[in-house]
Amino acid sequence: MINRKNFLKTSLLAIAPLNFSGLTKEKPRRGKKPVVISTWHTGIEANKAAWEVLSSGGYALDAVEKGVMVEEADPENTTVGYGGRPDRDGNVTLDACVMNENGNCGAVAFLQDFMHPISVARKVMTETPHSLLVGVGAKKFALAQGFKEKNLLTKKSEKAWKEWLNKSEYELEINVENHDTIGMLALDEDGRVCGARTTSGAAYKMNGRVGDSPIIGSGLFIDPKVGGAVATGAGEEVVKTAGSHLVVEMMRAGHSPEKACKIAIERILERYPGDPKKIQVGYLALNNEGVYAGYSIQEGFDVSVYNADGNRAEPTEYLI
Ligand code: SD4
Repeated sequence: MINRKNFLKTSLLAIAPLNFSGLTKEKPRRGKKPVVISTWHTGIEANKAAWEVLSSGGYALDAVEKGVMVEEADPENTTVGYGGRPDRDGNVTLDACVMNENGNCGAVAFLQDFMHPISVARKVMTETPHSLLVGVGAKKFALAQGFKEKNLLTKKSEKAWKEWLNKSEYELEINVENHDTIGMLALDEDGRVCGARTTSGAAYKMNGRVGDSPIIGSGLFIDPKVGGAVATGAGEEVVKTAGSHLVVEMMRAGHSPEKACKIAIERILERYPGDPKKIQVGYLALNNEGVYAGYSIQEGFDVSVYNADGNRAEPTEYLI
């Protein structure tokens, strides 16, 4: 991972030959296997649960599911599952998806009243002919699969929502509110990269709003031959650029995980009409070799990493 200190040095030293398509072919690096990465330093606890699976030779999909479940159940995390900030009508609505090493996927959107939307998403992948179930249909499916209903609006969240109602101003606060949601990627001993993404979405969004998180190619994408990417931040901007798919395609074209994330961040700003200082989007990428990186619009985004070197949060590069 390139940190801020050695970034300039590394880029000056890099001699980048062009491949036949005119894209910069970067020198391949080797990472460590197994490894799990997740969005923000808040992913540290989730990484521990994922690492238990990975370190005993388990499956990357089990690892990411177990990992993000930690955040879904944490009432202190206000952007995921239980304790998540509601929409402006007071409903906690959930978006989640999984994608496995074969590119198979399952997702739920606008789901309400379940502690672990990620597990419902996995069931959509394994138990249905579909890739995405939403709202009432997703709820019916979850109940039929034996998931138990639970009110996710905590007293604390309800109080914060009622206070918000006094002004009712919808504004994303950079790196704070809306920004400890979780996307996770893991590479297991057998070389399988899988991913999971789960959130209660943007706080005080309109009722019915779905973000990037359950949209395959936006909040998460895996290419069996390449690796995967996840997104966090302003979901609408990620959707407009099919962000995670773009990151993975850039890795397929020969770019390092960091350069691929940077290209996807630049793509957002190329077309963003407002003040870029007012939005934050971060991408994480992990390739099949275990090389990982993150990149964001502005300072403050970081990646939680767990591999043989331990569990820690690392800063990522940013554009402005
Ligand atoms: C959304 N991208 O619903 C999510 C929120 C998020 O960090 O990831 N915030 O737009």
